[in-house]
Amino acid sequence: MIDLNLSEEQRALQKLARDFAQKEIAPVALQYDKEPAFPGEIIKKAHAAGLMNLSCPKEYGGQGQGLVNAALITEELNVGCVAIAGMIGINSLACGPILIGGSDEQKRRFLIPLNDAGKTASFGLTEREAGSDAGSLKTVARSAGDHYVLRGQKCFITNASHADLYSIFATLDPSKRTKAITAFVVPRGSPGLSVGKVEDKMGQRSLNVAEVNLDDVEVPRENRLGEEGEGFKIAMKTLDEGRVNIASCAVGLSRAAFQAALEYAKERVQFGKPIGTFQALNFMLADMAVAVDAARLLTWYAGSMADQERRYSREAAQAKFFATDVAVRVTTDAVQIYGGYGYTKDYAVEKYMRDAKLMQIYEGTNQVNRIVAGGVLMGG
Ligand code: COS
Repeated sequence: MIDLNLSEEQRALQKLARDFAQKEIAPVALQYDKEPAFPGEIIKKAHAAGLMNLSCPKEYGGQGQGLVNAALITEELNVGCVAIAGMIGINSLACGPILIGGSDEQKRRFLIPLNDAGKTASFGLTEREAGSDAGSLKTVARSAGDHYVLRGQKCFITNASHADLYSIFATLDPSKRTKAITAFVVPRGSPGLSVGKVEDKMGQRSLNVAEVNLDDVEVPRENRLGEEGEGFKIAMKTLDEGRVNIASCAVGLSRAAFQAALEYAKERVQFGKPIGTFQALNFMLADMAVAVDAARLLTWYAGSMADQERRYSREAAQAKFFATDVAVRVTTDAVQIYGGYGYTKDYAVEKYMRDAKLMQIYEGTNQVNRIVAGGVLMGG
């Protein structure tokens, strides 16, 4: 038997996150969209409430949750606002390389102070010429005795302006592509590390995304994660988890848009009756509901594969591309149901639609995620 009923503990976690999102996130979501800002106070409160660092083990200052429980919490936070929830959740991605590639000593050294203080980190893989083709990155790490010297530039790095430490991927030899990529932890304040242009984005306006410049940054050897050349696999494994996380963000956003559209369709009267009773819109609402439910089930399935410690690259990629495609469709339909009002900034659905688009692009475009899923199907 497959039991999809949540345990009491899971329902309590869900309620904690739902109450937090309703009280601390949703009321300020439109304001943070209009005037993008770092939601530092909200992050502090989320940390105090136990809603950060969800999948990081307790011994390293995290919540020690599996990916299914993390998905439950993440969905609720994202109903409030995807951008603010993204800043609360960034450590799951940013600290993934330390959890996957780091030694026990490194996990204690980097994660405990970061997590105990409620600070945030960044994941530095992408470069101008290495987006979908992450294996072609050009940031170089030169070995120099007891340290490495990193030189290059990262772009589209979430939380770059505020991170306390950065997981940075660099190559020891660009001609060896994925085989020479190596992962490092670079603390904020390291001489030569600076934050460049901050992106002015269509949606997810308060999700800080910026360049990171590495201008001959000396990184001690003890900050290397795993062996030389293991960095690409560390990055890919981190992204497996990240993609389940993005899928649950997309489920939260889709749910918010669906709920808004449903309520509006019940209230808005045209031709003498609520517009939701017209079959055209009624079918649209039914399709939205089933899409949200299907996205959630795929997300939980991918999370449960991870929690059973089975290889879950395909399930994570599938959940990511399905759920984020659903988010774009459901938020667009929500605007349609609101009609002209939905296209104005007076209603949240306009923001939902803009916020959704980025989800099809980050943590691997949905085309790349189809490559990942298709590759596994073909025995890769
Ligand atoms: N777990 C463990 N190992 C993995 C893995 C995973 N999820 N994915 C790939 N690998 C391994 C492969 O098995 C291969 O190992 P060997 O060298 O031992 O054979 C190695 O990594 C290289 O993999 P592959 O040949 O598939 O690499 P490609 O250069 O073809 O790239 C894609 C594969 C396109 C899937 C990868 O570049 C990618 O995910 N790109 C998108 C990056 C992304 O999501 N960026 C967003 C950053 S955060 S906003």
